Amino acid sequence: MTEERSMSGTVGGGRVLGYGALAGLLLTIPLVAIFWLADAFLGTPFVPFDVLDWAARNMPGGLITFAIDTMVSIITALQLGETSTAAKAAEQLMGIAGMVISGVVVGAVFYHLARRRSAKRLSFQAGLIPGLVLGLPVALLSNDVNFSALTAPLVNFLWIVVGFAAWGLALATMYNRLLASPEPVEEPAAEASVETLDRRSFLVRMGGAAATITVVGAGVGSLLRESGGSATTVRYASSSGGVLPNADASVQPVDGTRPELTPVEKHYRIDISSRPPVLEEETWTLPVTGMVDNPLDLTLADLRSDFRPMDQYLTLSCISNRIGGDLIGTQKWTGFSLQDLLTRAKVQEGAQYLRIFGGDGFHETVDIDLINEDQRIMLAYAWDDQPLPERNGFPLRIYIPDRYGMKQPKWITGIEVVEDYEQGYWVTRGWDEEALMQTTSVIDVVATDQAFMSEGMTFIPVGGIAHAGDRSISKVEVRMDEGDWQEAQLRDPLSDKTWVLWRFDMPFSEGRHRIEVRSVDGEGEPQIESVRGTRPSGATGVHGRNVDLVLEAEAGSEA
Ligand SMILES: Nc1nc2c(c(=O)[nH]1)N[C@H]1C(S)=C(S)[C@@H](COP(=O)(O)O)O[C@H]1N2
Ligand SMILES: [Mo]
Repeated sequence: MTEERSMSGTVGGGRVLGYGALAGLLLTIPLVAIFWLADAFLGTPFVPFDVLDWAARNMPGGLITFAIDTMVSIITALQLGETSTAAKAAEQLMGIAGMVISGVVVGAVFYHLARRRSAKRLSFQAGLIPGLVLGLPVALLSNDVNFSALTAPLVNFLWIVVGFAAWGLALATMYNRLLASPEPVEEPAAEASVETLDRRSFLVRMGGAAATITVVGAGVGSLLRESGGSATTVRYASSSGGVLPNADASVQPVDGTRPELTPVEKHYRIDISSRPPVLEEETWTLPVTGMVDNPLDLTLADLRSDFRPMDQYLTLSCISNRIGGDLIGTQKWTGFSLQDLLTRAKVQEGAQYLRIFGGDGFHETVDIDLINEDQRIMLAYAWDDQPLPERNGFPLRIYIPDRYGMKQPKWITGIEVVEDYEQGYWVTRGWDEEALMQTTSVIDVVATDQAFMSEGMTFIPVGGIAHAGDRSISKVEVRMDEGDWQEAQLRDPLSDKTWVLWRFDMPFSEGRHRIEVRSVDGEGEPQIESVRGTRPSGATGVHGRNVDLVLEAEAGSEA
């Protein structure tokens, strides 16, 4: 029994690590839940998201792009739903998993080191070591990257440090229960088995407590979150009276083609943070500073009233959108020309660029010559006649024709007029400096259920979109099994900057086929057919679909 007796004295190295990891796990999960609850309740930072955002911002551009690309591949392969939503969720889960793993690792290392030093009980303060080892850097980087907390930076800092310190103290307390030599005892044999039992029941009780805190914290936090944040539904007067500019277009889209105007809540969302920055209309202003004779600081109401509003129907796409991907959408944008703002600010001689900053640390540079040439470059405050949604840039974002989204900051918090060029956020991370939109076309639907007869032949409607920045689309062609390209019908688009809906009534032939689409832009330039990935300049290549064509009981064929 001496062996048994000494259990707590000579627990194997592997088991020490195991206990440390387990204690780390049992304590970190509830800590995450408590951070989650406090965030929902008080608006303190949710640490796991901050750590992930910090990592994403400070990782080399190639690595972060690789990570995003891998994630998009997995989402696409597993068909996890709309890409940008699934990607955000995956990112958030990764942040939580990262924090839990860190807690497990620090727990294991701490137990290992403590055990190597002595078999004795740890002092109460010893737990502050792992607590601060994790807590201090996390508090610092949260301070660096968090912009969504409602509480003051000092409060956030203390809250995070205190949270992790408590975690460390609990870790040390568990250590004493699990691994430290007990006080000398008289009855060695009995003590041993009692202790094993005791250890086990202690862990079970700890597990139960951890689970309770986690469920309550996560549950109440999520409830609070859902009940908060009522959506704004102020409608701006629509200049068009709700009538779409192509209302009398003769070509009708095939059923199953995506909607011509993307419902706002379905529009993709891509940005660099786990959570969008929340800018309040009451406190937000747009400062225009730097090389101007008349520096400005305008409220949202000023922007709406002082500048002549303009509407533009636009298709926005992410440069990371793959051929046939869903990171593309069409909205009616309302705002005003940047030319008007520059006139008002009185840009000085020698100024060359605008530096535009987003509330999340994102930024881009826009050439003033380009703005002077192009009155369509605008600051937008509404989509679909409503204030911009929080996630899509409330209260203000820029639009620059023909460029991918990466050139166009959302959540604008400031404009600085400068002389020198500086690369934007994604440009410094290896993406195309110009980011001009590639011409692309996509098959949305091969509608076997809508087959019809005409002049003794059966046709299957095929439909989709084609888009070419601000260059419009002059031609779309479809082919089957690498046969001849045949011209599709084009529906009049909402504008020359939106996608064009096309349809092609394809002669039916039974069996398995490959159907492909390609297009030509409004300047007569065909889309690039060679296959290139998204990085660095946006994906090119022909979109195709494999379909099994079987005729579904067609009218008349039964009789
Ligand atoms: N402030 C800010 N603006 C931003 C980004 C960002 O991360 N932060 N991402 C850009 C990118 S890469 C794209 S594709 C578009 C996406 O706009 P959406 O989310 O409204 O669809 O926003 C752009 N503007
Ligand atoms: Mo993007």
